Amino acid sequence: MAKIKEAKYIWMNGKFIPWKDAKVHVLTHALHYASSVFEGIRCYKTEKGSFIFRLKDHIRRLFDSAKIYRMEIPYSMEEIVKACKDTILENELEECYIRPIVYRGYYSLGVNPLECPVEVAIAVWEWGKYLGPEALEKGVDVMVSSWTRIAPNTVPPLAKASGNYANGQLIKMEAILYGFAEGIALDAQGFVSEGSGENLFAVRDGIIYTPFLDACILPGITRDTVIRIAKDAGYEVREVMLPREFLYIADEVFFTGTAAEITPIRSIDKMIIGKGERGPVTKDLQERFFKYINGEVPDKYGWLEPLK
Ligand code: PPE
Repeated sequence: MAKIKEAKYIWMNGKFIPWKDAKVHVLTHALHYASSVFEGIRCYKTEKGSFIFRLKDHIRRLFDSAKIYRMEIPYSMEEIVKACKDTILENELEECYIRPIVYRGYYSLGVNPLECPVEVAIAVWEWGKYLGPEALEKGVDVMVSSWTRIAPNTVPPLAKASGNYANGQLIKMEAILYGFAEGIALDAQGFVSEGSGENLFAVRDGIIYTPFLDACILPGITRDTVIRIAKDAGYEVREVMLPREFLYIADEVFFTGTAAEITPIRSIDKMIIGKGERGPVTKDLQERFFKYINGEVPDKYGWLEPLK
């Protein structure tokens, strides 16, 4: 991945700070104990202006994640929604990735986070295609990870917490160093869970399958989007416990995520999936997804949050 494309300002605890000055102390609690929760959101430029995709749903998940970790965010959801928009406007961007993070700051050091202040920062920057420039069209080669996804009674998967990504990084590094674009983790029972930063779908005989929340997945907003778009288009969608080998015999497999959008998977563990290229259902869903995002179909779910 390329170096982050710096913007001008970062919103930190209610103020705009020049990008290079947006710093924390080295004894910040979150740095030592992963006491932080965050979001990843995309703002898209369309012919009708810039829209932030499902901003309110992302901010709701941010507050859910914080609640799970007993972090009281010193702002309302409405204030954070507005701060996200203000940060984009202040940086004069029309299309970008938005990264709000809520973290335990500098005060005491030790596992107990309760006395450390809860701080909030929002950064925005231009971010291209997550799994490579050709991924959306050509698909990616992935492996099933030797690392297991976090288990339900360890760190809670419904929270999008930084700590979850210790596991995610092991999955991702293994995959990259073995020459794959991404890794798929199985859950503690051995069923398919998700990628290091994406949810997963499989298609067989026109029916769409995806792991249910009990496979310790992050409840992805793109996952929910794809499920609704697919159902609206008349597809049958089944949320199931997905055996690993089902992926090998699927006609199509694809990832979903804010960063990854809808990325086809053409091989898993060096086994060709379907025809080894983006399949027709994946292509159809991608088209419907981007039509929705670009405002080419009515915004029936109110997912397009205008920037201005
Ligand atoms: N699972 C995981 C583990 C995950 O991190 C993401 C998002 C998803 C599923 C998809 O969720 P959603 O974006 O709501 O559809 N991963 C974010 C961060 C990626 C990163 O490298 O950082 C993202 O896509 O923004």
